[in-house]
Amino acid sequence: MTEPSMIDLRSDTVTRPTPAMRRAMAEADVGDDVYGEDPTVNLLERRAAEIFGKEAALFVATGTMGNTVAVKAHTTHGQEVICEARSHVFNYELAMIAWFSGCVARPVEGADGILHWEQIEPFVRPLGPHWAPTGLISLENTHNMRGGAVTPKKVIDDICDRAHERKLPVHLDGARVFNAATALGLRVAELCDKVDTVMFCLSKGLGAPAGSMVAGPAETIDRARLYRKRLGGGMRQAGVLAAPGLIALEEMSKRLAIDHENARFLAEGLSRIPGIAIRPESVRTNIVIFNVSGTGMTSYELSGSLKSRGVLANGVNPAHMRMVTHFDVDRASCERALQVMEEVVCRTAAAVRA
Ligand code: TLP
Repeated sequence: MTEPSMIDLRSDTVTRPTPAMRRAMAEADVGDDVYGEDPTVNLLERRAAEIFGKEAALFVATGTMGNTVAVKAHTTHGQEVICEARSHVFNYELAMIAWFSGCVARPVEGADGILHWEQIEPFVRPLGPHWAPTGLISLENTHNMRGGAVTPKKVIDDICDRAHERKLPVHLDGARVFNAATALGLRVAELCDKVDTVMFCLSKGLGAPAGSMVAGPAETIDRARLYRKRLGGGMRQAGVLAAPGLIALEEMSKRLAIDHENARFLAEGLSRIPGIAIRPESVRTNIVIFNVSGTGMTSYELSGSLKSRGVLANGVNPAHMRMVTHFDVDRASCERALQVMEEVVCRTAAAVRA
């Protein structure tokens, strides 16, 4: 377990369940969810569908499982899935597009992680003598590895309209879609109105100990439920996990603006430290990705030095580091993290000069 005194900025996945969540877990009404008999899971699935304005929703163990069953439900073997070049579904899910769905990922670079139809269109292909046909477009909002970048509603709507004209479905990896909606001042139902399916995580900024959801048309969700079972995701008395999930969904989604303010505060502080490069105005949600190459250290070396002083943050590659805010790091923790970063960077600079 992490020392309680550590300031953990590695991810919003590190949040621990609140006292209210722990109480709800202890008191949850449960049944066998594989028989559809867990009342708490059923309630969570109903509420998620309502909140997202979709016909149905499915509780899954993780975001990876949610994306995997959604991709599978939309595609057939031998198709291509268009996704952004740095998307999670392409880079961090152990090639599940290929492994489980038998499809090839077609990565497309979007400026700052935001894909527009103009970038997607040239890669949409019919079946041909050489080509695999496009089966799905998968978007990511917010975009994790692009510093929590937010794709505006009209960009998503445009992609969906054009895709649907071509009978192509659109899936949204909305692991942090509540952060996106908060930044845009929209309800998630408005933001996700046109996407066919959306996956979102209860266990990131919303603070639940585990679990994600996939929402979409009833028929697609029915099939996704079978794929979840194939993956070993039939969780029986999962009400103990759905109960904190309900609190995450109904309550924790309202407080994300605080995390966004703290992330911007961190970005502003980092931009003043010599050797660190970041544009604070680009930080709109809870993820801060910054370049540390000017410090004379790799992100991994920096990570080690920060850890020995009580701050946890990970490198995403040798030059870039990521900090993620969440409800377990308040403003004072962010101030302390900046102080430690400045000490570490200045000490290294002094050592190099000596
Ligand atoms: N992201 C994790 C790591 O895997 C990188 C993190 O710490 O940010 N989609 C997106 C956009 C994600 O950021 C993640 C997790 C997932 C899907 C997968 O969720 P899990 O970890 O629940 O499988």
